[in-house]
Amino acid sequence: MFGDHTLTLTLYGAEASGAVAVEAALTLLGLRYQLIEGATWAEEAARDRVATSNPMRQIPTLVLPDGEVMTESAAILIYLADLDPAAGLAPAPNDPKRRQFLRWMLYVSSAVYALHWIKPDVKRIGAPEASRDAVVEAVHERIAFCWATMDAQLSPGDYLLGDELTVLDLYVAVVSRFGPWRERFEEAAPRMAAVVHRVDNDPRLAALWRDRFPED
Ligand SMILES: N[C@@H](CCC(=O)N[C@@H](CS)C(=O)NCC(=O)O)C(=O)O
Repeated sequence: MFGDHTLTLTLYGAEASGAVAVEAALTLLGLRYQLIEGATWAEEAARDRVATSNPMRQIPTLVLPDGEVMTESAAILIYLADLDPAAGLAPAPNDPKRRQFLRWMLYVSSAVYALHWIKPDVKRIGAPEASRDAVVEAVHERIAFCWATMDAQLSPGDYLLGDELTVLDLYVAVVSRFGPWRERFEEAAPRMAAVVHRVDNDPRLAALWRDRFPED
């Protein structure tokens, strides 16, 4: 895929972050990568470090072997899945399942994951610090609603889109660990929760989940 250059795949990431979904995809694809660790939502130094590659100062940020930078978790996951069609981590462009795959990948990114940017500092949306708890609660309420809405429109098999594990399953397995956390996710999205547990227990990923979500 990247010839002899896989070692020069560099991922800016952090434990318990969305970058772990990218790590999961790289793991399933057997691609090695260099990890630059830093909790961007909590540490200015981590934001400064990633800023040279991603002026949005966010992770995941993936630097490809030729130096090109990719950001945006959904785009990175789709790109990686498409690199190796034989791995089956995404429906092919001409597979009818591709439509719902793209739909839900973008939904998780824009309707759910993007809301987390508000939480580290509610002044980011002009809210006073004193309203922090109420803002975070409203964000969590919205996220629970979005999970429930997605759950109601999917008919999962073993995995969210049927019987094949795709990067959508990895993405949901990771983003559902963020606030309002798994217990609320399971209430809001019981059918997706069953799939997520299957992904949690995938033996190919067990070590990664344990290392990268050590507090769960
Ligand atoms: N749209 C971005 C969002 C990425 C994102 O929010 N990443 C978080 C970590 S999980 C981050 O780096 N936050 C930094 C901050 O809050 O300043 C994506 O999908 O990749």
